Amino acid sequence: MADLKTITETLIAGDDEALVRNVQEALDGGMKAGTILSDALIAGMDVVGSRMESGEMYIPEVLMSAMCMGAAVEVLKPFLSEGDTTSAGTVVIGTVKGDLHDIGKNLVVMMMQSAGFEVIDLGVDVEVETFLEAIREKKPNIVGISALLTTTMPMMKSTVDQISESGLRDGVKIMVGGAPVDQAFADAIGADAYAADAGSASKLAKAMLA
Ligand code: B1M
Repeated sequence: MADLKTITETLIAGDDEALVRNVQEALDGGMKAGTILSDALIAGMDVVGSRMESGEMYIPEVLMSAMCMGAAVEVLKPFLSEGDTTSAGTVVIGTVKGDLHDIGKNLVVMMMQSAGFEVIDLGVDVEVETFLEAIREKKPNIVGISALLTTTMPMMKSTVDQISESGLRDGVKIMVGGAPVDQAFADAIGADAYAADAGSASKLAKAMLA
């Protein structure tokens, strides 16, 4: 059976076929999906990030690992369900304009879907107007905004500000997240909630609507 270290190494190597095989083997061998996700896959993406920063890995290689992560998450998906399938509410979510990172946001989507939310995923590089249209049309309970770059964090503030200026703020709770975001930033831009990871995002979403 593939162990956590092997899974991490296969992710970093960008070998999607081997990774999917290893993840499946680990699941078949009784390893918990959440453990594989946090201790092998997310841990592996952290290594990829450090190597990217130090110049040891180039963007195409990072992309290969990112695509591998997506393939592995697809294998894990059915096993990550919280088991509660009652409709918990509606969430509109997207990565802010100028930001193309979606792996973390997709995990949040997955965890929220697993927790029983209907999730409308607007994708990446989302214009403020697209958020506003989705709020008007879909009337979500929660708007989720993700950003992975310090340079796109100000766009989170613009998005929150324009939701307020459009008169839509009272009807929704706003949750923000992403690696450079923290509670202090969330408070400063007037968001209702900050979640550090996908698991806490879905728990917090449920708690906010309880
Ligand atoms: Co980029 N990148 N990247 N990148 N990238 C980072 C973020 C970086 C930290 C790497 C580094 O230098 N160490 C750095 C940002 C530095 C900074 O801003 N201070 C960086 C940079 C600089 C860049 C470019 C500018 C590089 C360049 O072109 N020179 C460029 C920008 C492109 C753009 O967006 N306009 C760029 C491009 C890319 C790729 C396209 C190659 C690829 C993205 C592929 C994709 O997403 N489809 C990529 C990747 C993969 C990364 C790293 C390596 C991994 C990100 C990731 O997926 N992590 C990243 C380094 C790192 O984070 N270790 C890096 C795994 C993921 C599960 O975690 O996204 O944090 P995360 O999500 C978590 C939580 O944050 C939270 O829950 C998730 C799950 O637990 N969360 C939320 C996220 N959103 C949430 C929303 C919520 C709640 C919680 O509520 C709504």
